Amino acid sequence: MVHKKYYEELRKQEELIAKKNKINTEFYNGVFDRYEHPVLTRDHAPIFWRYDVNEETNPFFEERLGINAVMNSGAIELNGKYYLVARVEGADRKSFFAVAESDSPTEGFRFWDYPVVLPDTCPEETNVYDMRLTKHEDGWIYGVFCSESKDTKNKDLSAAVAAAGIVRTKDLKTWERLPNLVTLRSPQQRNVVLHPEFVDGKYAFYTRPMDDFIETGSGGGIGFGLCEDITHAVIDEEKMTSLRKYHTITEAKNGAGAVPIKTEKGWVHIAHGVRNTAAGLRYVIYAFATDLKDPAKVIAEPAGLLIGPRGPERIGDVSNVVFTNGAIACDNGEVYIYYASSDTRLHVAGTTMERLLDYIFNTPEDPLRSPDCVKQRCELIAKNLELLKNS
Ligand code: M1P
Repeated sequence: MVHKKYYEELRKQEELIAKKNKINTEFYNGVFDRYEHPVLTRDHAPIFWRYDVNEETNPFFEERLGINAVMNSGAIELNGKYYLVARVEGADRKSFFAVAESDSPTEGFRFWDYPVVLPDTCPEETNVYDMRLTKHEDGWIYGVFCSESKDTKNKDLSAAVAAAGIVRTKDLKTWERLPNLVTLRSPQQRNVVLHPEFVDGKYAFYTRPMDDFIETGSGGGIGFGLCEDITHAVIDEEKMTSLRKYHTITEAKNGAGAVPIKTEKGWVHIAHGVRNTAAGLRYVIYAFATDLKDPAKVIAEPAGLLIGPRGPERIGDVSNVVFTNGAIACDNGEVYIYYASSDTRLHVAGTTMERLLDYIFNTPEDPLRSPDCVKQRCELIAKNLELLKNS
């Protein structure tokens, strides 16, 4: 017999999923809107993923397989529906992927009954997370994610190796696993994103060369490399795109986020930058554009952050973090950026491509030094005061 608590918990969950999600009017910057509620949280995970609902085998209705967090999600629109391939982290710290679907980009996301069952082709793989979904011009939907294994050559118990796992699908239900990406010149990779079009007739990846699991070391920023065969993806040379820079939001590291969006002015990238603080690493989201013909060449990069952790977003399992690996650009010009806060829950920011392009191409670049920043600001103030005086 089904435990009566199941129905109580189900009622609460249905209320959560049905909750309307309005724009948070307290926040304004003209560039994007924040929404009042997260679109996915651990409370969205189906009750039957977490509890044995049978009263006989679970008389106290205790959670058996807890969910700790639902966060960094790949995003895609297919046939008018919105899909998030979420990183779901169990109470046991292992992450897995699960598809949540909605008719709306900002509310009503509901997980499918079963999580994604990836073909188990890497015996050494311990953890998987942060899938980017690319609708490629070859007709497949690719998922590129972090495949993490223990570093058996290092005595430190927490030493790990990060690589880019690759899967492909046509329907988000059946997934074909391809061999992990091999980058001949970089020992580790995370935040790898597949470009949606062929470049010079080849598959193109944004990479994030790293010397180590946490530290990027000599890795200078977001890389870019080509490979002939996606079924045995090997990249030799990685050229640099958006660079890490001293005393900026990308000083410690950066990484590609959502799959680049094609516009008439260039490829729009929504990425993350990391800096170190006395309170630990601080992750923010930033944007830049690359050349339509040469998607590795940065043509505009506004100074600073696009989205930073604000209010309750600042608190969570890994505090002071916002991170994105999925955005949806709709045919009507609306853009939805799915971002997780503090590695705990997933939010949505809404804007339009027109607003985003205005932000990317008309926001000044980082002058890199305080005196130049003051000069930049004084010019704006003087222009404004002149106009205000005469109005
Ligand atoms: O904890 C913050 C983020 O840390 C990693 O990002 P990066 O590789 O840039 O350090 C990722 O593991 C990401 O999942 C996580 O949100």
